[in-house]
Amino acid sequence: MFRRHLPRPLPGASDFVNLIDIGNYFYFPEASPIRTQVAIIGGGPSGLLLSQLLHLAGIDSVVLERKSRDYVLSRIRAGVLEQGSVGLLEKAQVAKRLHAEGQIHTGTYLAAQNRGFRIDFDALIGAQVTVYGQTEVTRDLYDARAAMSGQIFHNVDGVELHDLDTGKPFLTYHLDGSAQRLDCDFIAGCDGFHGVSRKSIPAGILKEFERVFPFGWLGVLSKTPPVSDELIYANNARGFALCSMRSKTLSRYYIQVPQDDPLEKWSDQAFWDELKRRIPEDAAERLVIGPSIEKSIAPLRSFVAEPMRWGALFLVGDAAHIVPPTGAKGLNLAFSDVHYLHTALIAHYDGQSAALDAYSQTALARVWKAVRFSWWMTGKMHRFPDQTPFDQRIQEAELTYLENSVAAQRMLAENYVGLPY
Ligand code: FAS
Ligand code: PHB
Repeated sequence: MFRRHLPRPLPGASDFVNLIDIGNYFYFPEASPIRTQVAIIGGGPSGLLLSQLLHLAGIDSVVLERKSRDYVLSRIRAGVLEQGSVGLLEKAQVAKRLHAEGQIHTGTYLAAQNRGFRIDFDALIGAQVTVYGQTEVTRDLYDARAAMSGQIFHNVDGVELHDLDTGKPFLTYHLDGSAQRLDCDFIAGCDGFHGVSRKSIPAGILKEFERVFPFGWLGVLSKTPPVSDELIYANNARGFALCSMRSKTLSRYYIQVPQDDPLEKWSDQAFWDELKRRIPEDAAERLVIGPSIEKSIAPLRSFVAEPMRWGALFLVGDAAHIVPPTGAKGLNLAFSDVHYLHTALIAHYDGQSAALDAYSQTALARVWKAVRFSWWMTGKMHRFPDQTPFDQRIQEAELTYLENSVAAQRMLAENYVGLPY
């Protein structure tokens, strides 16, 4: 087996109209079918990173993205990168700006009852995280793909997956109004929670595990200096709050809100007033407020789909799992899936398919540990609607124990900076 970049259109494919029998109807592709080794659905961070890593290994891929590049880059999402994610971005040759502009954090603050304490990642486990927004990671990946002539089709409609268990899988889709076909060896479903790939696994095979939290996060991005040099996760009887950042002049704040709160309910001033009530007084006094340049409410859920492989289809990232952002795991978990899948595909094309056959089991082992940590941290830091005063005291006792126990802090630290791949 050898890896090489394939010719784009199938030879002779343009000489005749292909009558392709897909189940009950024939499909007339108006354009010549193209072929690639790995078809990637979704041009978010996981799809782009997978495409980049495969390219560097001499493996051909095509990315089909539903939205425009600008739309994808307009999303404000994750902000913290685990060490493993940074290493993977270095391997993908897209870490130059990350190292120039990202901020190294060797710890984080937790706060309760108007008092904060620091979890020192470096002292506890000799580790760190990097604060660098998902938007910038995605931008760097797009730029790298463009520089290496990566095949990314935007504004793609109606992607459908075919013949996943026949050894001859292919995708059909519409681009600029014309029907297209993409033949491939494998399909990577990097299309997020609402994508099409997970739904292409037969209902009798797919198992889904879910816990929806009875609250959401209202997030604000503001061109203001961060209130703290490191993140502050605050447990408060009024609800959770998080102080984060994107740079020394761009801050990211969150407060827990009821699950069905309308965004219109929250003026900027209402947001700032509530944030100040929930973070320690010394931080509230330092807080620099300003107009929101992005404001949105994200629901919180834990979700895992098993298996993460069906025939030629491999689920990656949010297509397979969702975690509440409390543990800063979402993006990082997508990247660990990319780590396992790209190394397994490289091995496959070199003649060793064991890792590919074990992908689902390998990826899920780490997914569930991250789901557990995110669920645990969410349970410790948020106020639940049916919570009693007893429950609040238990949360506060948990945090006091964490403040005074090196063993407890070490558990949090090793999960937060990222368990090994
Ligand atoms: P993505 O959802 O990022 O990308 C999937 C891509 O597939 C999208 O571009 C979509 O347009 C495309 N797509 C979907 N269906 C398609 C179809 N049928 N055909 C073609 N393309 C299709 N994680 C953290 O670690 N920290 C956070 O603070 C955090 N905050 C978040 C806030 C919000 C509002 C959301 C929704 C998520 C947040 N996350 C956070 C998690 C988030 O960062 C994800 O983990 C990360 O985007 C996962 O990347 P992908 O798996 O690439 O999925
Ligand atoms: C963010 O900066 O957006 C962020 C940081 C840490 C989290 C969640 C979100 O746990």
